[in-house]
Amino acid sequence: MNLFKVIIYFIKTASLGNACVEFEFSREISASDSIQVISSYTGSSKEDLFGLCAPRCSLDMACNAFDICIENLQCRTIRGWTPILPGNVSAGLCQRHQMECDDGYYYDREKETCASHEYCDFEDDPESSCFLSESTADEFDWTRHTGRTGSTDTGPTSAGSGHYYKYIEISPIALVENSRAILETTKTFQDKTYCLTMYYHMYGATTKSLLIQTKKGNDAPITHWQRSGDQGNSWYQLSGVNLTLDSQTKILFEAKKGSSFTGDIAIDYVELWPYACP
Ligand SMILES: [Ca+2]
Ligand SMILES: [Ca+2]
Repeated sequence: MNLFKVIIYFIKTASLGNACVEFEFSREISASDSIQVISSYTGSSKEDLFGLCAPRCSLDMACNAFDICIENLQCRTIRGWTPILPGNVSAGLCQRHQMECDDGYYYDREKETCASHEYCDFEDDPESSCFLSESTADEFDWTRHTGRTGSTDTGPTSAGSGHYYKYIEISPIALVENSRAILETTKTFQDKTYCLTMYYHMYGATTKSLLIQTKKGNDAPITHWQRSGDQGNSWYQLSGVNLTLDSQTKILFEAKKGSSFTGDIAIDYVELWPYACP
């Protein structure tokens, strides 16, 4: 793969001193992949785009990867990460080149380490990348599901990403209004700010509320983000909530049951980035 060698050569000679940075070909991605674009450049050829984006990415500490998009002859430096979903890839639109990392994750340039990026796409059960589990300090559980929910006029008709998502099914009459279903984190965090992104869907006349909270030890939870009421039949992307975490703190996702069955609340593709939101 000659172009790959060109990149390495270019970067090694791009006045980085001994901070030699290598990129490796990662994959082709679809344009609909959610990425955090830092900057975009237009070139005249694929080689030109390599020349524009590779050195930019190596100089910008926020950049972990860059995409070459042949269709519109653009490249973009991004906060990059490894492939998300097999099957979500539409070959031929963009090629992603990413900082080399042995464990399959992206390179955290500010810390000069390979950092893991955790996500819950709910495509598998259990899902090795997922950092959430059902809480027992609540009244009911979230449901993993594919396709439309069982009730009309509420809930999504398909996943926000891939095929599966999680939602609260609130038709059981035994559940009183304001019953809570909570997902909580299972991992121990470092003492720093993380960025949380996700998709949410809140459709139905009696939709109650969805909260993202943190809870330190036995302290009362702190709410960092919330939505209440009917948001229409759409998936929305929550582009980033900063959460300051430490070894004693958990993240909670709390959904509440509304007054009737038209209150399904769904989430999908929850991601946790080990740095503050851009
Ligand atoms: Ca999913
Ligand atoms: Ca529960």
